[in-house]
Amino acid sequence: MDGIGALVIVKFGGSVITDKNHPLSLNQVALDSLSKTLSMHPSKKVIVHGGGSFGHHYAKMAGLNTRCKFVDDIKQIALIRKSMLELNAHVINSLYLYGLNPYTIAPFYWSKSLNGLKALLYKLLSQNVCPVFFGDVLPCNRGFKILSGDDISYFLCRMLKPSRMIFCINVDGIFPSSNMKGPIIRELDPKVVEKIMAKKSSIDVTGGIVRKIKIAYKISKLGVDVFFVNGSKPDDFFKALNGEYGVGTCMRGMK
Ligand code: IP8
Repeated sequence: MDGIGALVIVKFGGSVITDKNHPLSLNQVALDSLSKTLSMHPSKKVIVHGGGSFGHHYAKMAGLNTRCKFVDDIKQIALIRKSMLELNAHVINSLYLYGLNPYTIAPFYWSKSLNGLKALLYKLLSQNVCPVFFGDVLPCNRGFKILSGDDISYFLCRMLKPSRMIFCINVDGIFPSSNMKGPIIRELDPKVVEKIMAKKSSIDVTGGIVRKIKIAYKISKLGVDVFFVNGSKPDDFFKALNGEYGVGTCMRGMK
């Protein structure tokens, strides 16, 4: 990134920082471990976090996903947003305690001015402030929709061209089958992923992770290396921050 130095964008998966089996439950240990590892790494960082058992819990109740939908009971929208702000407060608190100087930027800022957002990010990063984004609920034409933290990550990669993008997930990487058996795929060749997606067959991975792989593919097309690592394994996370191949699953940026 021009004049800023090495930049890494990190997505804290909701499945890592919360317990998805219990509504509104934080995984403080995992969150603090991520913050601690980040604090030991010298690169500039931008953090994005997902919704886990906070935002997704209420989004499900409202029947919302990434498509625009009319919502009868507007209270549901307030609940989604409130829960995301609560989760964000936990994330900010942890990052702050580990000295990362977090600064939340809510998605509405984007619609105001992209140039303004870019200037703000440069300013914050140059002063050792760590921008933090979160998946959110946004108004759209005829209702509301969920803006995923994965989409925010792609958007930020396009804008900032980081050295690498790291998705912290709750398993050791991408498995070759949906039953999570078999050795982790260490390197996903974007050209192979391209063919698999075109054929609409699958390397047999499920829901959320398929979408993540598609986004990773789009990010790799920007020339940015993408890593999927277990967010509960500090060593793996640190190696990915360093850009070391052979940890988790990597999709190298297309040059
Ligand atoms: O977990 C979703 O973000 P994600 C955010 O990154 C909400 O998909 C509000 C459910």
